[in-house]
Amino acid sequence: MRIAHLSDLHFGDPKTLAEVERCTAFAIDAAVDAGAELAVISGDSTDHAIDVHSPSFVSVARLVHRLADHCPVLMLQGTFSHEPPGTLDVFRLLGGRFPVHVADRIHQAAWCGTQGWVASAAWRFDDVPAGTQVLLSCVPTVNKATVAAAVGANAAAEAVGQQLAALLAGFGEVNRRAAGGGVPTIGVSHGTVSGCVTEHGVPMAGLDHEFTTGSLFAAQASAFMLGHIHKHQAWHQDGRVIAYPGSIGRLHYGEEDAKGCLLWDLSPHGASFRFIEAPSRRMLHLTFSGRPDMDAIRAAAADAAGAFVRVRWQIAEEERASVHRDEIERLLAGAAELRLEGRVVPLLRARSAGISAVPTLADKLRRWAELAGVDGDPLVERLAWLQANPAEQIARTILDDLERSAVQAAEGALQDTTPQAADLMTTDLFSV
Ligand SMILES: [Mn+2]
Repeated sequence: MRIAHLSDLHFGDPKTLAEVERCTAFAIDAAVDAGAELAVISGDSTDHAIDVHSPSFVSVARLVHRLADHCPVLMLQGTFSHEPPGTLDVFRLLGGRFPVHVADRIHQAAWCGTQGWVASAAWRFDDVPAGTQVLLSCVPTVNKATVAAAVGANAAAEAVGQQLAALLAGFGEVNRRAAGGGVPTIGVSHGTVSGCVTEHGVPMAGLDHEFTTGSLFAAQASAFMLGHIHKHQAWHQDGRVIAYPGSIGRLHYGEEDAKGCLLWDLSPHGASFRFIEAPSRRMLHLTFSGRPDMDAIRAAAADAAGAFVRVRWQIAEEERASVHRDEIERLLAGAAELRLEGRVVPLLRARSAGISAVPTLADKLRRWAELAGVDGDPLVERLAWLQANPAEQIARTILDDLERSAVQAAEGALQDTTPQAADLMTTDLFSV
């Protein structure tokens, strides 16, 4: 059985509407072309609460309707901040030739062909309904606040994981029976698998996530179709597969991977998928640890036409004026969007006014001594000596001097060469 799997569409932000609309439409075309027999949208269809008169709402409604004209659709409740409870209710009314089933509670749903969707009244079916073509076990976003109210805030995260593991194992019994009868099975959920990697490359370790691959595989579904994490990734075990398709569009700077949807092929005992890459927008990241390198920007400009470009740099306050923003903007004029993010590193040490204007290190030292109110001449002498001699010889001379000084101190004949300047020199010279 062929299933189309889309996730994390995030309709709602006018700035990304063109992106998510183009990519979702492309994914639906791919599902239709491939002859998908059912489609799953595993959460975050919307990005936030949206008004019915907003272009984003009309767009997502039109696209879901088009998908339902081709095959039955299951939409799962995603993160509450992206999809406030109740958001999906209206989609129940939006079916096309086929109905849309909204999964906003823990339950099982069976697609039964001409009989349509059959949902379990309790969290699972006692028996697989007659005529079931595919059985889906749905675990929408879990409200941790509800769990916290029952078991206390500290224990809530881990308790959620433990309860979900028990729940998934419970689905396993029904799924095994379905598979025995030749029915393929699917798990659908929205949450974080411990050990997965976010779209920014951050591994999600620890025990306070909803799922482990072990708890998901325990549901014994042919495929586990997940949403929430925006990076595409998958896990395999004995023919069964867990996968995130990732977000349909490229929503943020820093997301490097391809974006798209999954086309699954299911059997009662296993699954495989193809990743279909959507025409997501190109993003170009130019990052400089110091002043922007204009040659590098010139070289990147050829590639920047039509792309979303972010240029980042980090610069000391005194070099601030040396960044030519106008020139960067001119070079990257072909970009669809240009974001210039300069970070000025604050100077924590006391400033010596005018010190950057003098040419040589000796002059800088003289200027510093003048401002610090110390006699600079002995320091300039020593600087010349430091610059002229190899490090080993300098170290040997200093050690010899220290030894000699100790002897002289013992004889009460220590020569005092501006101790105040010497002190200042050791602490400040190398930060000038
Ligand atoms: Mn999301």
